[in-house]
Amino acid sequence: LQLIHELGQALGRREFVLHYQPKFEAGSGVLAGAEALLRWNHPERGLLAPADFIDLAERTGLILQIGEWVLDEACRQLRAWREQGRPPLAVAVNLSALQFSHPELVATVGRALRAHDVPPEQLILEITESTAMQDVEASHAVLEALSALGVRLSIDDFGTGYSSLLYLKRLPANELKIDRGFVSELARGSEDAAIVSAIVALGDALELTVVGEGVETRAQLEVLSELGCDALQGYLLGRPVPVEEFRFDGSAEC
Ligand code: G
Ligand code: G
Ligand code: MN
Ligand code: NA
Repeated sequence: LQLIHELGQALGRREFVLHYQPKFEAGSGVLAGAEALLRWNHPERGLLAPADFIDLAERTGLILQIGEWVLDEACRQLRAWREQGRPPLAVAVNLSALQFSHPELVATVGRALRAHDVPPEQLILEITESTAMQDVEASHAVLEALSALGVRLSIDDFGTGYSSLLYLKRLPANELKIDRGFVSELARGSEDAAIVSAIVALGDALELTVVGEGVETRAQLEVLSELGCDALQGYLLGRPVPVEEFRFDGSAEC
């Protein structure tokens, strides 16, 4: 209960912060983007990860205001990087189910882009496969509207949500992120490898970028590359870090 109260005050007290995790092109190791990940700098408990408060934020509806802050902050950062002369990078923001089903989402995204004069193609919105599949017709309309704004769309945690392929074909998405669950024990010739291959083939057929995430070992990286993933993300290549520590130079060893 105390935490609900504190969560309600956290925005006004500027206790939220975004960390950024790099994403790299497989093969070349060129930096391909960053994922913005929310952290709560709690005055007594220290830095809290979403696992500690996102459910609460979702249940209380506070996620709507928090999510609006996340979108605005990511766009503000994109502009700051541009003004520092950084090369244009795409930044991905995660959307929760409640945000995704909220009628104001498209307006909120448009407002954040305009407020910071951000080219829409530099913003990627990640929704999980299960969120996208909750109400297929409604999701389709929202994704079409977001796509019309010019932002890019990524289906997160892919492989866990029972997508109908017919539906997936109609979605205006740009990217599939293979769920970490298929990567954690990935080995050549394994069942997970067959699943990754199938997702890569699906991505190729639908012209979607396929991202392997949760890459923690050299072996996982090699198998994901061999199987044809387009991009890679994970602790091996770069952890989520505060913006001051985010590196634009140097490519990862992909
Ligand atoms: O950063 P971390 O690995 O702890 O994130 C855990 C979960 O929280 C992930 O599923 C991630 O997508 C989610 N998450 C991270 N940042 C945000 C955010 O800004 N908004 C929402 N809705 N979820 C987030
Ligand atoms: O659900 P989503 O894919 O948005 O989750 C992103 C979360 O995954 C972030 O909280 C991030 O901290 C975490 N993450 C990123 N890379 C790795 C990794 O290599 N291993 C593990 N276990 N978690 C990771
Ligand atoms: Mn994500
Ligand atoms: Na994911």
